[in-house]
Amino acid sequence: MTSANEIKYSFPEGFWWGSAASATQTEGAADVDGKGKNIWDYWYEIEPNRFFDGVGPANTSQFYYKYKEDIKLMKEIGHNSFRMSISWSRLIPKGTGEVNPKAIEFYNNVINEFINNGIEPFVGLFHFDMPMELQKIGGWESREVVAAYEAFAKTCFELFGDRVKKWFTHNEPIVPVEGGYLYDFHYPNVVDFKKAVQVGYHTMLSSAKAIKAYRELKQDGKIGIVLNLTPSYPRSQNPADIKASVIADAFFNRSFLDPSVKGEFPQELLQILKEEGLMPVIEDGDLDIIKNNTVDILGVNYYQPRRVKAKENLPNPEAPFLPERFFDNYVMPGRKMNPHRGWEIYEKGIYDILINLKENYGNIECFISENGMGVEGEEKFRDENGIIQDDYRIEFIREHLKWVSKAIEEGSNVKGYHLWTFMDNWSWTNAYKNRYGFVSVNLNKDGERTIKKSGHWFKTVSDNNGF
Ligand code: BGP
Repeated sequence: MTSANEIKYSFPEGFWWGSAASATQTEGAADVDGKGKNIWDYWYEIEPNRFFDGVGPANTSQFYYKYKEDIKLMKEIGHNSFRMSISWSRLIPKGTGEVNPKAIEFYNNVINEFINNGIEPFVGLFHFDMPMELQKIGGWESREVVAAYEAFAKTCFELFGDRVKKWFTHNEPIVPVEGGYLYDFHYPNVVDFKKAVQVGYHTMLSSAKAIKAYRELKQDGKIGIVLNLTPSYPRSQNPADIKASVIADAFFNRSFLDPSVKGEFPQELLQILKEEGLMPVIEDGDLDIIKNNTVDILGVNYYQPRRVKAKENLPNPEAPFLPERFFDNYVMPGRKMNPHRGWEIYEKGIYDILINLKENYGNIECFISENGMGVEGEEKFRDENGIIQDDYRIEFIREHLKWVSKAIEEGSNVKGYHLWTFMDNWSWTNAYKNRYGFVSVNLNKDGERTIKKSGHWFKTVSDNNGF
C-alpha cells in the first residue's frame, strides 16, 4: 500500500469513490418476477442481429441474483458510493398503473444492502430503458409519457426516498435523442429531427417535473441529472471553425446543461430551431416549470472530446436534417485513441468541463459520474493467478484523476469520481464486446466475478484518498 507521504494527488475529505451501472445493463432477470418489457427486450426480439455476437439483455450480469456478492466486492475495492438505476419496467411493468411488489422487494433489499455496507446508493430513474408499453404510445414523443414518468419518479421517492438521498432524473438524456431519433443506434430507430427535438424537450420537461415532485415531498436529499458533457473543440481559431464548435456545443451539451442548471435553453439552439421551423410543441406553464426546478447537483459523464471544423461541403438540401448541417467532425492527426471503442482519449477534457462549470454554471456541485475505458479481449491479460492485469485502465483513471485534482486546486466543486463501471456489463448494441469493469464477469462460468488489477489499485486510492 502507498504510504501517506508518497501521496502526490490527494482529494478533499469525504470524496466519493465508486462506480456506476444501470439496471438493464446489469440486472438480467429481464423476464422474471413480473418485470415488463422495455425497448431493449423488444428490440432484441425483433432484430437480434443489431447486437454484438447476437447477445441480448435477458441475462446480462445477473445483479438481480448476485447483488449481495457484488456489493461485498464493491466494499472490498474501496467504494463509498455507487450509482445504480431503477428499471421502470421492473417497478411498473406497463409503465403506468400497478406497481410490482417483487420489484419493491428487490430494490429495498439492494438499497438496504448498500447502506449496511457503508456504500451510499445514488439512484437514477431513467437510463435509456423506456417501458415497451409506453414506447408503443410514442415514448418521449408523447406528453402522456412525461406524465407517466413523473408518476414513476414520485413512486420511487415515496418508496425509497427515506434512505436514498441522491437522485438523478436522467442519465445522458441526449443519447436516446441521438440513438433513437437521429443516428439509428437505439430503438425506435427513427431518423427525424423534428421528432428528435420534441423527444429532447419532453425529456427535459420530465426532469424538471420530477425535481418539482421531489421538492414537494420535502425528503431532505439532493436531486440532479447526469449529463455526458463532451467538450467541443474547434479545429482552429478561424471564426468558421469556432462557430462550428459553438453550434455543436449548443446541440449536444448546452441543450440539456443550460436548462438543467440555469433553467433556460441556449439562444444559439433556439435560433436555429426557429429559423428551421423545428421548435417543439411547448404548452403554457412548461417553461416556468423548467425555470423554477433546476438541479441541486450535476453528474458529469466524460469519455471523449468532440472535435469539429467548419463544413467542407454544402449539405444536400434534400437530405434529412441533422445537426451535422452546421459542422463536420474533425479527425485530429495523432489523436490518442481507444481503438476498441473508437473513442479518442483526451484526459484534459475532464478539467475543461469542470472549469467551464465553475466559470459559467455557478460552480454547481458536481461529480464525475462516469469515465472509463472499454477494452475487447481482456481475457488475454489474465495472469497465472487469474487476475486481469489491466494496467491501461489504471493509467486511464490516474491520468484523468490528475486533471480532476488540478480542477479542485483551482476551485472546482467536484465531489467524487465514479468509474464506468463496477463489473463488466452489457453495453447496449455492443453487448459484451468491450469490458469496462473493475471486476471481470465470466459469461462461460455463470458470471463468475474476479477483481482486476485496477480494482485492487482503486482500493488503495480510496483508502488513501489519493495516489
Ligand atoms: C454511457 C452510458 C453507459 C455506458 C457507457 C459506455 O454513454 O451511460 O450506459 O454504456 O456509456 O458506453 P458503451 O457501453 O456504449 O461502450
